[in-house]
Amino acid sequence: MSLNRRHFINLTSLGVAGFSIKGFANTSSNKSIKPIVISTWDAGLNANKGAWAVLGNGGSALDAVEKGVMVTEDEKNCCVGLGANPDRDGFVTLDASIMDHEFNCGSVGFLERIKHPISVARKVMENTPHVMLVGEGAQQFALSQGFTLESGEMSDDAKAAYKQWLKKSTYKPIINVERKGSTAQLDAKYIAPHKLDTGEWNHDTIGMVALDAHGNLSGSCTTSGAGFKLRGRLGDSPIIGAGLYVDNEVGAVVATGQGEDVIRVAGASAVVEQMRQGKSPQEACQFVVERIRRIKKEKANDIQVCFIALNKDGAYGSYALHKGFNYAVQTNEGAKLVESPFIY
Ligand code: SD4
Repeated sequence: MSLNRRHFINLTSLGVAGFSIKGFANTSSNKSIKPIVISTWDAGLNANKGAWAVLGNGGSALDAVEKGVMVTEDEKNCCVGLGANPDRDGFVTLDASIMDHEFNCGSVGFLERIKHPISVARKVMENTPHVMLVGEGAQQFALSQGFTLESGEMSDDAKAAYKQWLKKSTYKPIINVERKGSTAQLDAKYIAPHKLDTGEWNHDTIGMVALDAHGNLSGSCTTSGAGFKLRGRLGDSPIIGAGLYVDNEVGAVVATGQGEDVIRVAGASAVVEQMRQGKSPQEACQFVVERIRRIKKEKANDIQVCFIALNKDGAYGSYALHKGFNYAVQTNEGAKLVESPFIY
C-alpha cells in the first residue's frame, strides 16, 4: 500500500471529519482517479461531502460543484455567503462563478441578499446569452428565476467582526492568517473549520473543481470577497479565467487569496495553460504563484495567493504564496485535508 493510499482513510470510520497529511511528497497526486472533487481550505471537507452525494452516485461534475459549494453558502456565521463579513459600508456583497466541460460559464458579482450566488451564476450560464451579471441587475435576474430576497442583516459573527473593524476602519484585508496549531488539531475540533483559534475567519471563499465518472470536469467558486472591501469591489472569483477556469481537454483550476493579484495574471487560465504544456497540476500552480511573486516583489510578503488544480486524469495539486493554505480531497477512497506547498 502506498503512503498516499495508507493515509487516504475513510474518515467516517475514524469518527473525524478530516485527516491531514504534512509534507511536500503527499501534497499532490499523479495517479489517475475518478470521480474526484477537491476544494479550497478546510471548509472544503463539508463542501466535498455535498459534492460527493452527486459524484458518488454517477452524477455530473457540474451538479456536484454547484451542490458542493452550496453547503458552504448555507453555513451560518460562515466566511462565504450571506453570513460572511460585509464590505466597509456594512453590506454583504457576494461573487460566484461556475464553468462546465463545454466552456459554458456563468457568474454574478456584487450580488446582495440572495442566498445561493452559485445557483444564480448557473442560471446566468443556462438561461441567458451572457456570462456575467452584477449588482442590482443580477439581483433582479435572481428574483425573476425564483430566488428569494433575504433580509440583508449581518450574521452575529459578521456583526462582531465589523464592529471590531470599525474601530480602526483601515482598508488592509488580511487574506491569510497563519493558524495557531496544526491542521490535525483543527481536524480534531472540527467545529467551525474555517475559523482560527482567535475567532477570525481564515478566508472568504470556497473554490471547487471536480472530475466525474464520465470523465468531465467542472468548477465553481463562491465568495463574499475580501472582508471590509471598498463598496463595489469585485475580486477574481466571478471572473472566468482569473478565479476559475475549466478546459475539459486539460484540467480545471480555481484560485483563492488576494483577488487583485490573481486577476493581474489571469491566474486560473494561466495555470490551465501550464498544464497544457505538460506540467503536473502542482508544477503548473507553482509556476503561476512564482510569477505573482516576481511581479509583486517585496509586496508579495503582504498577500496570499493559492491555486488548486485537477487535470483530465484526476491528478491534482496546489501551490500557495504563503504557508497556511490547505485544501480538501474526496474520492472513492475517502476524504482528506492536504496542506499545500508554498514559497514562504
Ligand atoms: C477575492 N479571492 O475576492 C477572493 C478572496 C479569497 O479567501 O479568496 N479569500 O479576492
